[in-house]
Amino acid sequence: MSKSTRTFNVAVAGATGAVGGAMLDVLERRNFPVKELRLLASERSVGKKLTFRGQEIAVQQLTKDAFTGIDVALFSAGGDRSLEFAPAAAAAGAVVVDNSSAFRMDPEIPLVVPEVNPHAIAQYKKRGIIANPNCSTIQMLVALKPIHDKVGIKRIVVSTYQAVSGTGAKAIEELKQQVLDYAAGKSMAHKVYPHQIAFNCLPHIDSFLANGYTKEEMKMVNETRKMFEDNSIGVTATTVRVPVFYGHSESVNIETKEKISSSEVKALLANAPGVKLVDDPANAKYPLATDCAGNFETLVGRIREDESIANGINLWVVADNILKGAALNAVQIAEILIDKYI
Ligand code: 25A
Ligand code: L14
Repeated sequence: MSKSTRTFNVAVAGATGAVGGAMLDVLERRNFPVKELRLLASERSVGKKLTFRGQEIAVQQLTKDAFTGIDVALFSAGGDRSLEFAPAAAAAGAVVVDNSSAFRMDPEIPLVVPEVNPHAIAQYKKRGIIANPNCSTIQMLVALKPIHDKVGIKRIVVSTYQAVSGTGAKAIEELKQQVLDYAAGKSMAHKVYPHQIAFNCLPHIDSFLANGYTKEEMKMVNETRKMFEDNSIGVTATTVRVPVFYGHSESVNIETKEKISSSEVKALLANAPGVKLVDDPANAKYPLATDCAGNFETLVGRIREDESIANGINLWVVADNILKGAALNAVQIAEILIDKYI
Protein backbone atom coordinates (compact mmCIF):
# COMPACT_ATOMS: atom_id res chain seq x y z
CA MET A 1 0.00 0.00 0.00
CA SER A 2 1.31 3.48 -0.71
CA LYS A 3 2.28 5.46 2.36
CA SER A 4 -0.46 8.02 1.92
CA THR A 5 -3.32 5.50 2.05
CA ARG A 6 -2.16 3.61 5.13
CA THR A 7 -4.25 3.92 8.30
CA PHE A 8 -3.30 3.27 11.91
CA ASN A 9 -4.84 2.05 15.15
CA VAL A 10 -4.49 4.80 17.73
CA ALA A 11 -5.09 4.65 21.49
CA VAL A 12 -5.53 7.69 23.74
CA ALA A 13 -4.78 6.97 27.42
CA GLY A 14 -6.40 9.66 29.59
CA ALA A 15 -8.95 10.40 26.85
CA THR A 16 -11.40 12.10 29.21
CA GLY A 17 -8.90 14.62 30.54
CA ALA A 18 -8.22 18.18 29.39
CA VAL A 19 -5.32 17.07 27.15
CA GLY A 20 -6.90 13.77 26.07
CA GLY A 21 -9.96 15.59 24.72
CA ALA A 22 -7.71 17.94 22.76
CA MET A 23 -5.88 14.95 21.30
CA LEU A 24 -9.14 13.75 19.74
CA ASP A 25 -9.73 17.23 18.32
CA VAL A 26 -6.22 17.51 16.89
CA LEU A 27 -6.32 14.03 15.31
CA GLU A 28 -9.54 15.11 13.62
CA ARG A 29 -8.43 18.63 12.63
CA ARG A 30 -5.16 17.35 11.11
CA ASN A 31 -6.88 14.44 9.41
CA PHE A 32 -4.58 11.88 11.02
CA PRO A 33 -5.09 8.53 9.21
CA VAL A 34 -6.90 6.76 12.05
CA LYS A 35 -8.28 3.27 11.44
CA GLU A 36 -9.45 2.42 14.96
CA LEU A 37 -9.47 4.92 17.82
CA ARG A 38 -9.36 3.30 21.27
CA LEU A 39 -10.22 5.58 24.20
CA LEU A 40 -8.77 4.63 27.57
CA ALA A 41 -9.20 6.19 31.01
CA SER A 42 -9.71 5.26 34.63
CA GLU A 43 -12.44 2.86 35.75
CA ARG A 44 -14.79 5.70 36.65
CA SER A 45 -14.99 6.84 33.02
CA VAL A 46 -15.61 3.40 31.50
CA GLY A 47 -18.64 3.48 29.20
CA LYS A 48 -18.61 7.27 28.87
CA LYS A 49 -18.87 8.22 25.19
CA LEU A 50 -16.69 10.73 23.33
CA THR A 51 -17.25 11.89 19.76
CA PHE A 52 -14.60 11.46 17.04
CA ARG A 53 -15.38 12.35 13.40
CA GLY A 54 -19.08 12.44 14.25
CA GLN A 55 -19.04 8.97 15.78
CA GLU A 56 -19.49 8.08 19.42
CA ILE A 57 -16.80 5.87 20.94
CA ALA A 58 -17.10 4.33 24.42
CA VAL A 59 -14.24 4.74 26.89
CA GLN A 60 -12.54 1.52 28.04
CA GLN A 61 -10.42 0.96 31.10
CA LEU A 62 -6.69 1.64 30.86
CA THR A 63 -5.08 -1.75 31.55
CA LYS A 64 -1.85 -3.40 30.50
CA ASP A 65 -3.62 -5.54 27.91
CA ALA A 66 -5.63 -2.69 26.36
CA PHE A 67 -3.04 -2.12 23.61
CA THR A 68 -3.32 -5.22 21.41
CA GLY A 69 -3.19 -4.17 17.76
CA ILE A 70 -2.42 -0.53 18.56
CA ASP A 71 0.19 1.22 16.37
CA VAL A 72 0.42 4.55 18.21
CA ALA A 73 -0.55 5.21 21.85
CA LEU A 74 -0.89 8.81 23.02
CA PHE A 75 -0.63 9.03 26.81
CA SER A 76 -1.92 11.88 28.99
CA ALA A 77 -3.15 10.34 32.21
CA GLY A 78 -0.43 11.58 34.56
CA GLY A 79 3.08 10.37 35.26
CA ASP A 80 2.13 7.47 37.52
CA ARG A 81 -0.13 5.97 34.86
CA SER A 82 2.59 6.42 32.24
CA LEU A 83 5.15 4.60 34.40
CA GLU A 84 2.67 1.78 34.98
CA PHE A 85 1.20 1.34 31.51
CA ALA A 86 3.47 2.83 28.81
CA PRO A 87 6.03 -0.02 28.91
CA ALA A 88 3.17 -2.53 28.49
CA ALA A 89 1.86 -0.58 25.50
CA ALA A 90 5.34 -0.57 23.96
CA ALA A 91 5.73 -4.31 24.66
CA ALA A 92 2.45 -4.88 22.80
CA GLY A 93 4.01 -3.23 19.74
CA ALA A 94 2.65 0.30 20.00
CA VAL A 95 4.87 3.35 19.83
CA VAL A 96 4.01 5.51 22.84
CA VAL A 97 4.03 9.30 22.75
CA ASP A 98 3.91 10.24 26.43
CA ASN A 99 2.79 13.64 27.71
CA SER A 100 3.87 13.21 31.31
CA SER A 101 7.19 14.07 32.90
CA ALA A 102 7.86 10.39 33.70
CA PHE A 103 10.35 9.59 30.92
CA ARG A 104 11.53 12.98 29.69
CA MET A 105 15.01 12.94 31.16
CA ASP A 106 15.60 9.22 30.55
CA PRO A 107 18.69 9.14 28.30
CA GLU A 108 17.24 6.20 26.34
CA ILE A 109 14.02 8.05 25.53
CA PRO A 110 13.86 10.85 22.97
CA LEU A 111 12.31 14.17 23.99
CA VAL A 112 10.98 15.92 20.92
CA VAL A 113 9.59 19.17 19.56
CA PRO A 114 9.18 18.66 15.79
CA GLU A 115 10.34 22.23 15.01
CA VAL A 116 13.45 21.74 17.20
CA ASN A 117 14.87 18.20 17.08
CA PRO A 118 12.76 15.91 14.86
CA HIS A 119 15.83 13.74 14.18
CA ALA A 120 15.71 12.52 17.81
CA ILE A 121 12.51 10.57 17.03
CA ALA A 122 14.70 7.85 15.49
CA GLN A 123 15.82 6.90 19.02
CA TYR A 124 12.32 5.62 19.86
CA LYS A 125 13.31 2.09 18.81
CA LYS A 126 15.15 1.30 22.02
CA ARG A 127 12.17 1.56 24.38
CA GLY A 128 9.18 2.19 22.11
CA ILE A 129 8.50 5.47 23.92
CA ILE A 130 8.88 9.11 22.89
CA ALA A 131 8.44 11.83 25.52
CA ASN A 132 6.48 15.00 24.87
CA PRO A 133 8.17 17.93 26.64
CA ASN A 134 6.72 20.26 29.24
CA CYS A 135 4.31 22.81 27.77
CA SER A 136 6.34 25.86 28.85
CA THR A 137 9.54 24.43 27.37
CA ILE A 138 7.90 23.55 24.04
CA GLN A 139 6.70 27.04 23.18
CA MET A 140 9.92 28.67 24.37
CA LEU A 141 12.06 26.44 22.17
CA VAL A 142 9.83 26.86 19.12
CA ALA A 143 10.56 30.60 19.39
CA LEU A 144 14.27 30.28 20.26
CA LYS A 145 15.39 27.52 17.87
CA PRO A 146 15.91 29.78 14.81
CA ILE A 147 17.89 32.26 16.93
CA HIS A 148 19.97 29.49 18.50
CA ASP A 149 20.79 28.10 15.04
CA LYS A 150 21.81 31.52 13.76
CA VAL A 151 23.87 33.09 16.56
CA GLY A 152 23.97 30.59 19.45
CA ILE A 153 22.24 31.15 22.78
CA LYS A 154 24.43 31.32 25.88
CA ARG A 155 21.87 31.98 28.58
CA ILE A 156 18.07 32.16 28.98
CA VAL A 157 16.15 33.97 31.74
CA VAL A 158 12.45 33.10 31.56
CA SER A 159 9.38 33.95 33.63
CA THR A 160 6.11 32.21 32.81
CA TYR A 161 2.47 33.19 33.23
CA GLN A 162 0.74 29.81 33.06
CA ALA A 163 -2.92 28.99 32.52
CA VAL A 164 -4.86 26.75 34.89
CA SER A 165 -5.78 24.28 32.11
CA GLY A 166 -2.23 22.87 32.46
CA THR A 167 -3.31 21.29 35.73
CA GLY A 168 -6.31 19.62 34.10
CA ALA A 169 -10.07 19.75 34.09
CA LYS A 170 -10.45 20.16 37.87
CA ALA A 171 -8.33 23.32 37.94
CA ILE A 172 -10.40 24.90 35.14
CA GLU A 173 -13.48 24.26 37.29
CA GLU A 174 -11.80 25.74 40.37
CA LEU A 175 -10.98 29.07 38.69
CA LYS A 176 -14.51 29.27 37.21
CA GLN A 177 -16.12 28.59 40.57
CA GLN A 178 -13.97 31.18 42.36
CA VAL A 179 -14.89 33.86 39.79
CA LEU A 180 -18.61 32.98 40.13
CA ASP A 181 -18.38 33.01 43.93
CA TYR A 182 -16.57 36.35 43.91
CA ALA A 183 -19.23 37.88 41.63
CA ALA A 184 -21.95 36.52 43.92
CA GLY A 185 -20.25 38.07 46.97
CA LYS A 186 -19.47 34.64 48.44
CA SER A 187 -16.20 33.42 49.90
CA MET A 188 -13.93 31.48 47.55
CA ALA A 189 -12.86 27.91 48.30
CA HIS A 190 -9.76 26.19 46.90
CA LYS A 191 -8.75 22.55 46.64
CA VAL A 192 -6.57 22.06 43.56
CA TYR A 193 -4.18 24.95 44.30
CA PRO A 194 -2.72 25.81 47.73
CA HIS A 195 -4.21 29.34 47.48
CA GLN A 196 -6.98 31.21 45.73
CA ILE A 197 -6.07 31.46 42.01
CA ALA A 198 -8.76 33.96 40.93
CA PHE A 199 -7.34 37.53 40.92
CA ASN A 200 -3.99 36.17 42.08
CA CYS A 201 -0.56 34.98 40.87
CA LEU A 202 1.04 31.90 42.42
CA PRO A 203 4.82 31.51 41.99
CA HIS A 204 4.42 27.78 42.50
CA ILE A 205 3.91 25.18 39.75
CA ASP A 206 4.48 21.51 40.56
CA SER A 207 6.38 20.79 43.80
CA PHE A 208 9.38 22.52 45.38
CA LEU A 209 12.85 20.98 45.24
CA ALA A 210 15.80 21.24 47.66
CA ASN A 211 17.44 23.98 45.52
CA GLY A 212 14.46 26.31 46.04
CA TYR A 213 13.19 25.94 42.48
CA THR A 214 9.99 24.13 41.54
CA LYS A 215 9.99 20.97 39.42
CA GLU A 216 8.31 22.96 36.65
CA GLU A 217 11.21 25.44 36.67
CA MET A 218 13.82 22.68 36.54
CA LYS A 219 11.92 21.00 33.68
CA MET A 220 12.55 24.16 31.66
CA VAL A 221 16.27 24.01 32.47
CA ASN A 222 16.84 20.31 31.87
CA GLU A 223 14.53 19.79 28.90
CA THR A 224 16.01 22.81 27.08
CA ARG A 225 19.50 21.38 27.43
CA LYS A 226 18.38 17.94 26.28
CA MET A 227 16.60 19.19 23.16
CA PHE A 228 19.18 21.80 22.20
CA GLU A 229 21.75 19.04 22.80
CA ASP A 230 23.88 21.53 24.71
CA ASN A 231 24.56 21.16 28.43
CA SER A 232 26.50 24.43 28.54
CA ILE A 233 23.43 26.58 27.90
CA GLY A 234 22.43 28.51 31.03
CA VAL A 235 18.72 28.54 31.86
CA THR A 236 16.99 30.05 34.87
CA ALA A 237 13.20 30.04 35.22
CA THR A 238 10.46 31.38 37.45
CA THR A 239 7.12 29.71 36.71
CA VAL A 240 3.92 31.42 37.82
CA ARG A 241 0.29 30.33 37.73
CA VAL A 242 -2.06 33.14 36.66
CA PRO A 243 -5.88 33.27 36.46
CA VAL A 244 -6.05 32.49 32.73
CA PHE A 245 -7.95 29.47 31.36
CA TYR A 246 -6.00 28.69 28.17
CA GLY A 247 -2.60 29.89 26.93
CA HIS A 248 0.75 30.21 28.64
CA SER A 249 2.63 33.51 28.27
CA GLU A 250 6.37 33.86 28.76
CA SER A 251 8.81 36.71 29.16
CA VAL A 252 12.03 35.37 27.65
CA ASN A 253 15.39 37.15 27.90
CA ILE A 254 18.33 35.65 26.04
CA GLU A 255 22.02 36.36 25.82
CA THR A 256 23.45 35.27 22.48
CA LYS A 257 27.01 34.32 21.53
CA GLU A 258 27.06 36.68 18.57
CA LYS A 259 25.22 39.98 18.21
CA ILE A 260 21.79 39.88 16.55
CA SER A 261 19.54 42.91 16.10
CA SER A 262 15.84 42.94 16.93
CA SER A 263 14.98 43.40 13.25
CA GLU A 264 17.06 40.34 12.33
CA VAL A 265 15.21 38.33 15.00
CA LYS A 266 11.89 39.51 13.60
CA ALA A 267 12.91 38.51 10.07
CA LEU A 268 14.01 35.07 11.30
CA LEU A 269 10.82 34.43 13.25
CA ALA A 270 8.56 35.70 10.46
CA ASN A 271 9.59 32.58 8.51
CA ALA A 272 10.08 30.11 11.34
CA PRO A 273 8.04 26.88 11.40
CA GLY A 274 5.23 26.90 13.95
CA VAL A 275 5.73 30.60 14.75
CA LYS A 276 3.40 33.51 14.11
CA LEU A 277 5.03 36.89 14.50
CA VAL A 278 2.64 39.33 16.21
CA ASP A 279 4.75 42.41 16.77
CA ASP A 280 3.19 45.78 16.00
CA PRO A 281 3.17 47.53 19.35
CA ALA A 282 2.25 50.92 17.82
CA ASN A 283 -1.11 49.36 17.00
CA ALA A 284 -1.33 47.46 20.30
CA LYS A 285 -0.61 44.17 18.52
CA TYR A 286 1.34 41.62 20.55
CA PRO A 287 0.76 38.00 21.52
CA LEU A 288 -2.19 37.41 23.86
CA ALA A 289 -3.42 34.28 25.60
CA THR A 290 -6.95 35.06 24.43
CA ASP A 291 -5.72 35.06 20.82
CA CYS A 292 -3.72 31.83 21.01
CA ALA A 293 -6.50 29.63 22.41
CA GLY A 294 -7.48 27.02 19.84
CA ASN A 295 -4.58 27.88 17.52
CA PHE A 296 -1.66 25.72 16.48
CA GLU A 297 0.97 28.49 16.21
CA THR A 298 3.27 29.90 18.87
CA LEU A 299 2.82 33.67 18.92
CA VAL A 300 5.95 35.80 19.36
CA GLY A 301 6.21 39.57 19.79
CA ARG A 302 7.58 42.46 21.88
CA ILE A 303 10.95 41.63 20.30
CA ARG A 304 13.54 44.16 21.40
CA GLU A 305 17.20 44.43 22.27
CA ASP A 306 18.19 44.13 25.92
CA GLU A 307 20.07 47.38 26.33
CA SER A 308 21.67 46.28 29.61
CA ILE A 309 24.06 43.82 27.92
CA ALA A 310 25.99 43.57 24.63
CA ASN A 311 24.13 40.65 23.02
CA GLY A 312 20.67 40.46 24.53
CA ILE A 313 17.14 40.06 23.21
CA ASN A 314 13.74 40.14 24.94
CA LEU A 315 10.68 38.33 23.59
CA TRP A 316 7.09 37.65 24.67
CA VAL A 317 6.00 34.13 23.71
CA VAL A 318 2.43 32.81 23.90
CA ALA A 319 0.90 29.46 22.91
CA ASP A 320 -2.11 27.28 23.68
CA ASN A 321 -0.66 25.05 26.39
CA ILE A 322 -3.15 22.27 25.71
CA LEU A 323 -2.46 22.32 21.94
CA LYS A 324 1.19 23.14 21.12
CA GLY A 325 2.03 22.53 24.79
CA ALA A 326 0.60 19.02 24.76
CA ALA A 327 -1.88 17.48 22.30
CA LEU A 328 -0.69 19.09 19.06
CA ASN A 329 2.99 18.45 19.74
CA ALA A 330 2.18 14.79 20.49
CA VAL A 331 0.18 14.38 17.27
CA GLN A 332 2.93 16.12 15.24
CA ILE A 333 5.39 13.56 16.64
CA ALA A 334 2.98 10.78 15.64
CA GLU A 335 2.75 12.27 12.13
CA ILE A 336 6.53 12.08 11.71
CA LEU A 337 6.50 8.54 13.12
CA ILE A 338 4.02 7.22 10.58
CA ASP A 339 5.59 9.22 7.76
CA LYS A 340 9.19 8.17 8.37
CA TYR A 341 9.44 5.25 10.76
CA ILE A 342 6.45 2.89 10.98
O1 25A B 1 2.09 13.36 36.51
P1 25A B 1 2.06 14.50 35.56
O2 25A B 1 2.81 14.21 34.30
O3 25A B 1 2.64 15.77 36.18
O4 25A B 1 0.48 14.78 35.14
C1 25A B 1 -0.58 15.12 36.09
C2 25A B 1 -1.86 15.55 35.43
O5 25A B 1 -1.50 16.57 34.50
C3 25A B 1 -2.34 16.48 33.37
C4 25A B 1 -3.34 15.32 33.50
O6 25A B 1 -4.66 15.83 33.97
C5 25A B 1 -2.67 14.49 34.58
O7 25A B 1 -3.65 13.82 35.33
N1 25A B 1 -1.42 16.39 32.28
C6 25A B 1 -0.64 15.34 31.86
N2 25A B 1 0.16 15.71 30.84
C7 25A B 1 -0.10 17.02 30.62
C8 25A B 1 0.42 17.99 29.72
N3 25A B 1 1.37 17.70 28.84
C9 25A B 1 -1.10 17.42 31.52
N4 25A B 1 -1.54 18.64 31.53
C10 25A B 1 -1.01 19.52 30.65
N5 25A B 1 -0.08 19.22 29.78
P2 25A B 1 -6.00 15.80 33.11
O8 25A B 1 -7.12 16.22 33.97
O9 25A B 1 -5.84 16.49 31.84
O10 25A B 1 -6.24 14.28 32.69
C11 25A B 1 -6.60 13.32 33.57
C12 25A B 1 -6.82 12.06 32.72
O11 25A B 1 -6.12 11.03 33.37
C13 25A B 1 -7.07 9.95 33.56
N6 25A B 1 -6.69 9.20 34.70
C14 25A B 1 -6.44 9.62 35.93
N7 25A B 1 -6.16 8.61 36.73
C15 25A B 1 -6.24 7.48 35.98
C16 25A B 1 -6.58 7.86 34.68
N8 25A B 1 -6.73 6.99 33.68
C17 25A B 1 -6.53 5.68 33.99
N9 25A B 1 -6.22 5.22 35.19
C18 25A B 1 -6.06 6.10 36.23
N10 25A B 1 -5.74 5.64 37.45
C19 25A B 1 -8.37 10.62 33.78
O12 25A B 1 -9.42 9.72 33.65
C20 25A B 1 -8.29 11.69 32.72
O13 25A B 1 -8.60 11.12 31.48
P3 25A B 1 -10.92 10.11 34.19
O14 25A B 1 -11.67 10.68 33.06
O15 25A B 1 -11.50 8.87 34.83
O16 25A B 1 -10.83 11.19 35.29
C21 25A B 1 -11.84 12.20 35.29
C22 25A B 1 -11.42 13.23 36.23
O17 25A B 1 -11.10 12.65 37.50
C23 25A B 1 -9.79 12.95 37.89
N11 25A B 1 -9.26 11.73 38.54
C24 25A B 1 -9.05 10.54 37.94
N12 25A B 1 -8.56 9.68 38.80
C25 25A B 1 -8.48 10.29 39.99
C26 25A B 1 -8.92 11.62 39.83
N13 25A B 1 -8.92 12.49 40.81
C27 25A B 1 -8.48 12.09 42.02
N14 25A B 1 -8.05 10.85 42.24
C28 25A B 1 -8.03 9.91 41.28
N15 25A B 1 -7.57 8.68 41.52
C29 25A B 1 -9.06 13.36 36.66
O18 25A B 1 -8.06 14.30 36.89
C30 25A B 1 -10.12 13.92 35.78
O19 25A B 1 -10.26 15.32 36.01
O1 L14 C 1 3.86 18.61 31.58
O2 L14 C 1 0.30 23.35 34.62
O3 L14 C 1 5.20 18.31 33.25
O4 L14 C 1 0.08 22.12 36.39
C1 L14 C 1 2.42 19.05 34.53
C2 L14 C 1 1.72 20.12 35.37
C3 L14 C 1 2.65 20.69 32.69
C4 L14 C 1 2.01 21.76 33.52
C5 L14 C 1 4.18 18.80 32.76
C6 L14 C 1 0.46 22.29 35.25
C7 L14 C 1 3.36 19.73 33.59
C8 L14 C 1 1.08 21.15 34.49
